[in-house]
Amino acid sequence: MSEQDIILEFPEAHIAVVRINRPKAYNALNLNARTLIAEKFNDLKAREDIRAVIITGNEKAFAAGADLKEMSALSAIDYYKAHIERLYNAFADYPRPVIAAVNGFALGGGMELAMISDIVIAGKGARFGQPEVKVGVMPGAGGTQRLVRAVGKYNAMRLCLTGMMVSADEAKDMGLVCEVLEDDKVMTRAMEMARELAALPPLGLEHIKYAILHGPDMSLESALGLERKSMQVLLSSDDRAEATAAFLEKRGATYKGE
Ligand code: CO8
Repeated sequence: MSEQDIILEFPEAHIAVVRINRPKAYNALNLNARTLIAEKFNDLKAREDIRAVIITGNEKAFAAGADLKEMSALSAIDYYKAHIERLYNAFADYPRPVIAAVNGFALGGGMELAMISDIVIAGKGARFGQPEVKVGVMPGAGGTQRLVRAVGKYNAMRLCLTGMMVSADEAKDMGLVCEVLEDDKVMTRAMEMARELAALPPLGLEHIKYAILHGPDMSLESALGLERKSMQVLLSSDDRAEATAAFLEKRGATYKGE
């Protein structure tokens, strides 16, 4: 079990990078890596100064799914007791924007991690897939549910039923990936986007993320209520006053998240 399986970096003010670091196994996610991802996101929740997070892997793999070597030794009860959903939830509950910067393989549990993120950008050589059916199981951490919400029934069926991989361009056509770049430009673009996000009012970002994530599972009327109430809360924030003052005074704004 290595502390280095997941590395948390702070490349500049307000930005954190969570890096999956198991290069010998194409960044396959063993229990240790999943536990560390949860720990890192729990740590980040306590960091008010962090306003945007990038989750990434290396040039060959974002993550090639669950660690099949480790999982082949687990019984159903071992797996149940591991409560992987609690580990993924620690990431899914993170309130500020998360960008997945994907190069190489994002398969199975790796693609499920990318789908928990809010914005997915990918290198041309990235490959996405839910190959669980090929190892005799099915997606178990959002691969059927987040995917159908992102790309609709027919492409979710195609990916999960066949276990096929799709290119970054095809994933973009489906609506899963937002931007496709040259492989070596992915991190640069992710940092640029993180800087843009970090310069915006943090409370606004949190409320937008919450409404977009939770609204679609409510009735439209309730979701519109959630949206309206969230917007009204933001009207009383200091950052809203600063944004308006900066606009009227024709100057840049500085936000405090208050
Ligand atoms: N788990 C463990 N080790 C892996 C994994 C993985 N998911 N993926 C790659 N590796 C390891 C290989 O074992 C190999 O190690 P070694 O050198 O020690 O033999 C090394 O990475 C390189 O792999 P390859 O030689 O296969 O490299 P290729 O470039 O030929 O292929 C692929 C790369 C396409 C990524 C290929 O390795 C592959 O298909 N990997 C498995 C993908 C996969 O099916 N992932 C699991 C999805 S299922 C899931 O996430 C949740 C359900 C799990 C249930 C498990 C029940 C047993």
